[in-house]
Amino acid sequence: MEYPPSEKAIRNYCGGTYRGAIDQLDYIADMGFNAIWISPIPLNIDTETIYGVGWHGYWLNHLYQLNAYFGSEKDLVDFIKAAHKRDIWIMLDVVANHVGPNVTKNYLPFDQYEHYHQPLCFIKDYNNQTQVEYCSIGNEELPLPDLNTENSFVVSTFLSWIEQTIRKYNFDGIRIDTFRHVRKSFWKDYIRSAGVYSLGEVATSNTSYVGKYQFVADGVIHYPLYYALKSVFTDNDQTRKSMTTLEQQVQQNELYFKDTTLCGTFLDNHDQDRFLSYTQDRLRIQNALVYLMFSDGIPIVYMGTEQNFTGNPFVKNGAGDPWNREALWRTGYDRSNWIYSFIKKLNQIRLLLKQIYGETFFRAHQQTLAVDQYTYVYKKGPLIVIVSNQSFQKSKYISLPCKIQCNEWKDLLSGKVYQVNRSNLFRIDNGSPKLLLSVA
Ligand SMILES: [Ca+2]
Repeated sequence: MEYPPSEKAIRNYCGGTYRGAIDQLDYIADMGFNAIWISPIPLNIDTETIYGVGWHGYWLNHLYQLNAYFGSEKDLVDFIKAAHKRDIWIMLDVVANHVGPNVTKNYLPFDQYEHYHQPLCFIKDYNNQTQVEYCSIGNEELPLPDLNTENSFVVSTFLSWIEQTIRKYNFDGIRIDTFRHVRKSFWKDYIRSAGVYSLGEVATSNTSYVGKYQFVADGVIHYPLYYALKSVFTDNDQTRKSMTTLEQQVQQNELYFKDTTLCGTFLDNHDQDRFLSYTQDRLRIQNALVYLMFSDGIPIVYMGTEQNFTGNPFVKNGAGDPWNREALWRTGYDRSNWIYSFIKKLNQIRLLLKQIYGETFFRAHQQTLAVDQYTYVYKKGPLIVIVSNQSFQKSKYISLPCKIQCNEWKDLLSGKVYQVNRSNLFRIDNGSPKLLLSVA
């Protein structure tokens, strides 16, 4: 495919398959990741619309048929087996709120009038939960009909489908699309039928609203943190917010989430602008990635970030959908890219911490030690994390917490060992991120 691709090309299939993914598993494994989130697997609407076809998987046409563009049933089984062989888990993206756009009436098995919320309406007011759950997403030009998730046929169909699909293919987790658009009691039954880790998508910045959904799924996709990260690490001097924004978000997490460490954290995804369109500053990228990988939550890196994807600079809003969904292979899966190498290093440090402290490291909640406009210092279990969004002139001193003798600290990122004085004062004199462990 040409680069940059045309809008029509990027809203259509361009060749990604389960077989192709098997061939590139080492690219992911070598970067240190041990789980992959894949697109929805059912057959999608294939009629050309103003937004292309259902190549992304969110436009259901037939629940019981696989999307043949991605490969055969055997290809999918082989892909999951090949991933499991490398101890990589697979999280399946699932949709139960809606079907594909109304260019057909031939949705299966949902082919009856009563299988949809009637009459057709659109969500005008996101504060009105009835509208959010009963009206259609999409727009008047191209509605995505809203399934009647109160109808007993729709409910029982989805419950048995998810149970059988998880069991048949051996999926390890589910990412649930449009989670806020269906009643919570439906999802409780759905998640119980799935029987695996569940991660719900609630795409809003309101922590108290998003937090409530963690009493339904194991985790939610941490949109409030996403908005905070974007505002803190942008290169735009006019709009960039203070690092205290991150610290305030942590306080909100503790108030409203059941357990933030089980949520999915991210810098960007297929629905949002490429994070690297907001910053091309190496120091900021490093700090943002360190925060992602060493704060509370399960970090999710969207494919292409490791290759410094920024979207399409030649079109308006070129960092968002569909320009954030371009194919990875034009990069040649380059493993010498500095971001790829940096993420790999961060994953190696996560693995080291797991080997020393086990799961308790990841489950420990971060505790603030100090924060100012440019720098945030916190403790996560035994690790001291120092992140900044700006380099600064004047040195800062932070008192490192210490139970016994600990006058030497090793920065796991640089390998450097620092001596601190008797009062454990550590000097921070630039904006480089640090991951400090006491040298026993
Ligand atoms: Ca709905």
